[in-house]
Amino acid sequence: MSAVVTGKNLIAGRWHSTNGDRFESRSPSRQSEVIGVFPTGSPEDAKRVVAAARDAFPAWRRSSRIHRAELFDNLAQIVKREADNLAQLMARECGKVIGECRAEVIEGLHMIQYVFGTGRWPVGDVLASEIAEKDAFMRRKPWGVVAVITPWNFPFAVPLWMLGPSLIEGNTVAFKPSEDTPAIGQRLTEMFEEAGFPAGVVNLVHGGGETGEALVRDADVNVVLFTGSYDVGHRIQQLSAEHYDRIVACEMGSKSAVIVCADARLDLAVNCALISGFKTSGQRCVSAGRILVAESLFDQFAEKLVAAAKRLHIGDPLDAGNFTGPVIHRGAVEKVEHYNALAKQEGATVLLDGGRLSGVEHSNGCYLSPFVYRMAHRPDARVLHEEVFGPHLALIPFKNNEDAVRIYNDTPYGLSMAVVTEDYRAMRLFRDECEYGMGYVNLPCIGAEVHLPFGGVKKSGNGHPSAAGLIETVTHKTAWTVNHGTEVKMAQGLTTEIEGNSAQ
Ligand code: UN1
Repeated sequence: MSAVVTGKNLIAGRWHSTNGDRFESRSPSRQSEVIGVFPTGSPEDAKRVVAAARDAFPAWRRSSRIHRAELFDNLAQIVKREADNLAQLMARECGKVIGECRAEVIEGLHMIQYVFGTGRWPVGDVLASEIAEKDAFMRRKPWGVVAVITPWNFPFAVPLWMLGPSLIEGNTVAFKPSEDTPAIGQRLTEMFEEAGFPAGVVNLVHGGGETGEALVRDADVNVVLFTGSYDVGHRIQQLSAEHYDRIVACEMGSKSAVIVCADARLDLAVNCALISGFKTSGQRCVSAGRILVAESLFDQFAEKLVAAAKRLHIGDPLDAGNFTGPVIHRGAVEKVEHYNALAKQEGATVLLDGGRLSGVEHSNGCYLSPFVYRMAHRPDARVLHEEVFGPHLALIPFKNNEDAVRIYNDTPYGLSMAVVTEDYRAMRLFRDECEYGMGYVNLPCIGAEVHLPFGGVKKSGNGHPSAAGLIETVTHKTAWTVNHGTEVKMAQGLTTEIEGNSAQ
């Protein structure tokens, strides 16, 4: 058993423990295992991290962009060195299977490498002017202090999606990792420190909703980057409306789907559905809660999917032979059980009755087996519209592709969508008519890469995609115009005559 992590906040380059409240991070696979004990950031702590980020901002903005990029190169080397340890800690702390944790460390590394690459990119454009003697430029500038509030399910890659673009562009950061994965958040912050990022550029405060709310209420925060539930994202947007130039990028819930057309390759479709529905125990924000299946293929598809779902190995996340591990905590178990029961009440035909796993291997953890049901689409069925965030999968028959588009769009969310078909006309219909941020063809609806925009529409996101797409959000565009002549000449033919003389 590994040593228990001593949690600390990092404020202006100094690590602080607390005399105040603390909370524990426990492993979802062995509830008796305490991963670490962490200080609950008070509103004053939140103020302090924001003030530290504000103080560090002028010098950081003034530093060479290429120097900032080189610090990311240092960070990449550290992540490579620590990759196995990080994956192990992640598997213990959030319960994802070790292979997924390794892939997440790689995804974080990819973001660091991408950001390093942007160090020598242009920071704007050279534009034409109506006046021959004028040079005009668009130059991006950092906003200032960015609050980064991140979820437990991608505790390493998602913070890097946000920290990377923010920092390379010259912003400083107040970072609050999820209270379910504080150890990984702290480890990541330590690595920024080791890579040579100056004191105050990355600050860390641990805690839950109240700590996050204190960050969001702080008028000195220019940008809030958030990934998590719709309710929290919506609250952040409401609180931020008080601040006149606050930018908020929210990536929130989903009811993502795979659409299996009548001409789909059956094995490919089953594979896409299983990966989309049950990888990470259905706890990616892009996980599919729905598989829409052409009626003509439904029975064959359902039979194969259920047979394969029964064979999935669910167990210790540190055992590489397992397909998936536990869900994050008891609360998540209860939520999924509630939705499984609700599906039955709402008239689902249960094809695979999943729920709490109680064998010896599972007795100490939050393990759930897949729940799969058939249900005709109904606008009033809550289970077909609300996010469950667990291994709970609806198979919904459809008549034709137009019908599938209508069913797909009938949720408040719009994050991720996959279509399985050989028909190029169908691909185009779904591409253009469905509401989503990430669309896939003949693939699962999970598995994005960092250089692509990652975000959604409707209740899934407010149009500021994360990862590489965030560069636009964490900067504002300025126009910079320089006159190389010796007299003032104005655009639009505006006269420069002042009392009969041209201005000199
Ligand atoms: C999330 O769903 O919470 O697209 C992030 C994916 C991963 C990131 C998921 N690259 O599945």
